[in-house]
Amino acid sequence: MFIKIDDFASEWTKEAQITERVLNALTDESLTQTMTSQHRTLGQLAWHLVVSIQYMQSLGLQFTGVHIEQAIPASASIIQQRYREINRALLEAVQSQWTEEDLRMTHEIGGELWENGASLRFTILHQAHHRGQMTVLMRQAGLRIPEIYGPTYESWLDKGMDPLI
Ligand code: NI
Repeated sequence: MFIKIDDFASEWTKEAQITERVLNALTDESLTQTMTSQHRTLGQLAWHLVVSIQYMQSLGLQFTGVHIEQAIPASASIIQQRYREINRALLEAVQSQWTEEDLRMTHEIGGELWENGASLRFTILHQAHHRGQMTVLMRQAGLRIPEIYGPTYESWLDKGMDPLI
């Protein structure tokens, strides 16, 4: 739950940078990586991070995004570009269209009343959740994982240290 726009802005900026790092590590070939045929591919998860920001428009925010119906791009660079655009557009919309009073306003989501400040918090956690899923698929696809909240296996090795288990 955010009660101050500035608190959201600084946390969103940091978290979106992490998500950008993860997305920027994707290659076109890796997008089809999947755990099983019943589960989402790496490309579907990556695109879900773009489209899920789009849904914040249902809270009354107005910003340019993507068409929800649009087919999932087969190009990692398009997904990266769209994420860069939409995460900045969301931030700008919150900063220019909402006051702290708006953060306390509620919308019904899935039969529950959600304060906008709680929806913003959920959006950050939701991205972190899917990034976690993505990094597993990224390892399986043979990609190098960027640092997220701390060093990775590869960055420990780069520092000449034994990776923590
Ligand atoms: Ni999701």
